[in-house]
Amino acid sequence: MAVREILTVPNPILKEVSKPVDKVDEELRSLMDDMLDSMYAADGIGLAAIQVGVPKRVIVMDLDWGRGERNPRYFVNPVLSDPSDNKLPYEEGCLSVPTYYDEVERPDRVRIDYLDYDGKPKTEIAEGMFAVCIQHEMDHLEGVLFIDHLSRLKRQRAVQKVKKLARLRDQDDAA
Ligand code: GNR
Ligand code: NI
Repeated sequence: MAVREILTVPNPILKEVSKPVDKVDEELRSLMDDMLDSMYAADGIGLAAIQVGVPKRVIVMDLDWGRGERNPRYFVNPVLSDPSDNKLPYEEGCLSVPTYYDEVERPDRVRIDYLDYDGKPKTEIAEGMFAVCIQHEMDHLEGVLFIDHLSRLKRQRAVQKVKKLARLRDQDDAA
């Protein structure tokens, strides 16, 4: 297992549409293990493969992280359907847009069909924060970030903030 670097905006790779996985094998499980390590190391609750530069339809998640418990979940080739009409406003953040948070509204319930860590087909109904998180991650598979749901002004502000942060970090690294 290894911690990989998480890409941040405005890296164009984050806009790529990820490709379906054709086989859940040891190599893919190794990627999922690395993604989980990287997510935990960055204090996140979800991560899409494209965030570590791999354009595959793979998501890892742990909604209990931070509560001292580990309940990792893995979603390969996830498909969302049956979104509820009810919308849930939620203050979102993204490891690819560090230090910027803003409210996004999404359906508060959605059905997920996917393959698990062993390649077994599964169906689940996600509600509340789980629903928010899986929709946020699904967006990543389509090259969409949560800031793409905001006004252009807010989106530009978010990208500028992350760019400035990266500049400061690079200066520190050089010193
Ligand atoms: O760690 C994360 N927290 C979070 C909070 C609210 C809504 C979505 C998220 S996902 C984010 C990690 C991430 O960037 N996943 O792609
Ligand atoms: Ni994200």
